[in-house]
Amino acid sequence: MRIDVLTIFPDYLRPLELALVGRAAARDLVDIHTHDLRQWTHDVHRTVDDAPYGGGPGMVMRPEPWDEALRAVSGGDPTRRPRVVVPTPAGVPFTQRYAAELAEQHWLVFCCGRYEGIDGRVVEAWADDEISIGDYVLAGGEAATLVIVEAVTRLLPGVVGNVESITDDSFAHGLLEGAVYTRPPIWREREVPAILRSGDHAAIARWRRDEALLRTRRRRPELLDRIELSAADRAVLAN
Ligand code: 6GU
Repeated sequence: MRIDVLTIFPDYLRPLELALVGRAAARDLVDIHTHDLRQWTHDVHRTVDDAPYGGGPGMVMRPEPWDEALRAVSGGDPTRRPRVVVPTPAGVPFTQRYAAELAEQHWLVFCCGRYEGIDGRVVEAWADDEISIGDYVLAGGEAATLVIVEAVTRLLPGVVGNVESITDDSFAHGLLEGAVYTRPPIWREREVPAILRSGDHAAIARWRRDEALLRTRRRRPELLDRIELSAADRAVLAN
């Protein structure tokens, strides 16, 4: 997969060189290019913003640099178009399902807005997706782009060695995962649940499912309405 990021703060995307995403890039499993939007300005001050029509606080990003940037980055081949993503708190909620859909694309372009956002005409002309990462307001799209790119990259073939670590994720089954444990078996008088050391794999799977169901009911009860519950699941939740 190829990913281009357009931003006035290219250094903000440096964490994409680290850890899981950085390793995926080093192994050519993802090809990430960050671009300074100001390359596509022409005035001495390299202006990207202007006052909002209709008044109000803050500034709006002007359409011309974005259009020039998107034309330059998207290239001349109309048969290979990228999926253009604009992170915005006014977007559609980002979910694990959304990440899986983006992971199937061959090319993503992220447009990181600052100030009060990007001129609506350029968004209408270019954006395939306007995505929010949650119900709070960030200062710009860069941190959201880091989040989306990491969630997408770890779903790409070969990035995560153990496929089970993806399929057992929180949300992969529509439930929150329960707590996990490693050695030592007793730490500060706290014991690892005995069942996990029993070697009974069916019983362990059932216990983990029960823990996930109970945690989900406590923390995100609305998620339980969206999944199929077995008779055994219902029995656990009856308590
Ligand atoms: Cl995608 N952008 C900004 N600026 N704030 C956000 C967001 C995105 N998602 C939640 N808050």
